[in-house]
Amino acid sequence: MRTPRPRERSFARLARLATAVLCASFAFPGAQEEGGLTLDGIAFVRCPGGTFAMGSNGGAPDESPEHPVQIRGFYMARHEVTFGQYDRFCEETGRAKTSAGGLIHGDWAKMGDAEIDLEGGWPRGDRPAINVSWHDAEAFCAWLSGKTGRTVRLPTEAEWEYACRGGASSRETWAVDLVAWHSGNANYQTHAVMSKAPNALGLYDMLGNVWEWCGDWYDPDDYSRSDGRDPRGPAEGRLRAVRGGSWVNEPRFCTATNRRGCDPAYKGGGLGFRVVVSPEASPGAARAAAHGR
Ligand SMILES: [Ca+2]
Repeated sequence: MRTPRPRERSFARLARLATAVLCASFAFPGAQEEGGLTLDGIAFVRCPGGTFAMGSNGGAPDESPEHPVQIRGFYMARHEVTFGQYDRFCEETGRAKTSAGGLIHGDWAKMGDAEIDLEGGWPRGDRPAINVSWHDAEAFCAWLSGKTGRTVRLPTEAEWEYACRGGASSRETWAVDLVAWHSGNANYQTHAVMSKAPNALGLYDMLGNVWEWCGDWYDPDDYSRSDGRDPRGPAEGRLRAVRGGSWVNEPRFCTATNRRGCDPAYKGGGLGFRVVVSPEASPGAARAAAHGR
């Protein structure tokens, strides 16, 4: 892992302080409540249940209508699954490790003047795992569930957005810049998790760094059919939902409400995942319920 330069460390400290002040005005149910969970070395933040306005009437068509949604409490991983965590999963299961190279399409190598080692790959360690399909992410969840006896799964879109809004509900570019690595500040690569400021829940990199797989099928029209009670997406579909934008994207795509669908077999340099745990669920039950299986 590359050691952060002094100026980067100073900026990270300044960003955390600034966000702590800024986020004080963003009310979130139970944001100050304590409690967390650590499973096999992976730290989870408690996200208390509550109601929020999901979506946006001023964004892309698939973000509307904005509608009230009630969420049960859950635990969300403090940061994106890192290569360190993912590689351990691969080693323990005999699974082939995924490339750390960020090349998505050939054209990405031509972006800017940055020196990017696209062929050899970026550092692993505490960089977010990339080049992982939805199926890979599900396998990781199954592995961690089996090891810990808890139901570890991908978040629903509603859980992801609810957690993201814990501290980063503003769409202002200045706010995104404090919490997210995006195309304007990431120098065309991923960065170590937790090197930007956290949101009010203590979650890092919800916006930017890498897109994050959700458990739901993606349907651009499903908000109009939501009953607002812990929605879990369509029963079937072709694409899986991804959230949050990445180092590849402009800040306008790194928002709490932006949605995208992605082939579950796709693997790319801008797409990773994080996991959640349902505290009230028995192993296997919530996983099946959350994803309609
Ligand atoms: Ca992210």
